[in-house]
Amino acid sequence: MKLFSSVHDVQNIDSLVADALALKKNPYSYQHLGKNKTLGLIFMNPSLRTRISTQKAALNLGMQVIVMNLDKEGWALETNDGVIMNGTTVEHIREAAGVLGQYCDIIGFRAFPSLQNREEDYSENIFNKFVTYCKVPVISLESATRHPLQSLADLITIKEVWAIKNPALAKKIKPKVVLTWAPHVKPLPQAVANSFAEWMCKADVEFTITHPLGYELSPEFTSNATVKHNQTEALKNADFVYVKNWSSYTNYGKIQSDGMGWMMDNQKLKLTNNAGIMHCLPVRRGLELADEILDGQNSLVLNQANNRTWAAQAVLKNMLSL
Ligand code: SN0
Repeated sequence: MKLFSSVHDVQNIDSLVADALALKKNPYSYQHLGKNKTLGLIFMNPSLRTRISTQKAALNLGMQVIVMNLDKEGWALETNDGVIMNGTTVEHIREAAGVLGQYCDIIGFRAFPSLQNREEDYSENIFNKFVTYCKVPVISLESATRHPLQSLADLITIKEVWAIKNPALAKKIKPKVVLTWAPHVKPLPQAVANSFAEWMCKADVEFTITHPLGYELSPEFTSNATVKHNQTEALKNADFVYVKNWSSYTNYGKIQSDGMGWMMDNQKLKLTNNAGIMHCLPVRRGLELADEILDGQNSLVLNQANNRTWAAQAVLKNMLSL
């Protein structure tokens, strides 16, 4: 793999998950692979889990890691071509990416969408330019439309928990996975939801998405998923419930409704098959998810965060083995 930007870059998701689980059992078994190799982690937006888990993954593989919050510590970046840079931007992404590529063997890059211009965000203009001009293998640390390291960690978590719950039948019965929209006060990217949907559509699960009208995701990501607007209906017999807010794709970047009644709580948990409750974090307590869920037995949010390390390590190992 020279690029990890979506599920389409992965040849076999099952073997990538198996790789991650093997690394979880034996984290230091490939330390020789990273010797004298440098990973650069470049952020245009905040990060906690992605930054630390990817750094940990690289250290486990014997790599050196350099991190930069380019939006705060770097020169103001110009990403449009052919502009006369007589305004506030100082350095063009062509030079910035070209320079960083010379210092690193692999680069992780994060750039959220503007949520102003759908066509531009969905063209992945900034991420793709970075990939083109840095000339080294790139891992997406969340781009405008996807968060593949998160989705891989989510799939690892589902497979791991499902195998523990159903030791004899895990391979024969598909878990029912539901992605449910949750309320929020800020317009958030569709990236986590898009990416989760895209991975679930390829995984061995039964997949349903539920959201209020007006929050339809781009069909590019939701191909064979069942979509229901009735959350109660959708949650019935769910084995895993993934809770996430996203802003509207159709009325691009806008909040359509206050989402009253959509927060996941213990009352709704009763509809499910004692489901594991998932969220990528950071989570707004009492708005997206009830405290009773986050502090209860069914929460898998820390398991997911833990698996971010093994997801990143499986991807890095694959890239280092080129
Ligand atoms: C990001 C998102 O894409 O939804 C990152 C998730 C991994 N989340 C946020 O920006 C949350 C911001 C907030 O104010 O709650």
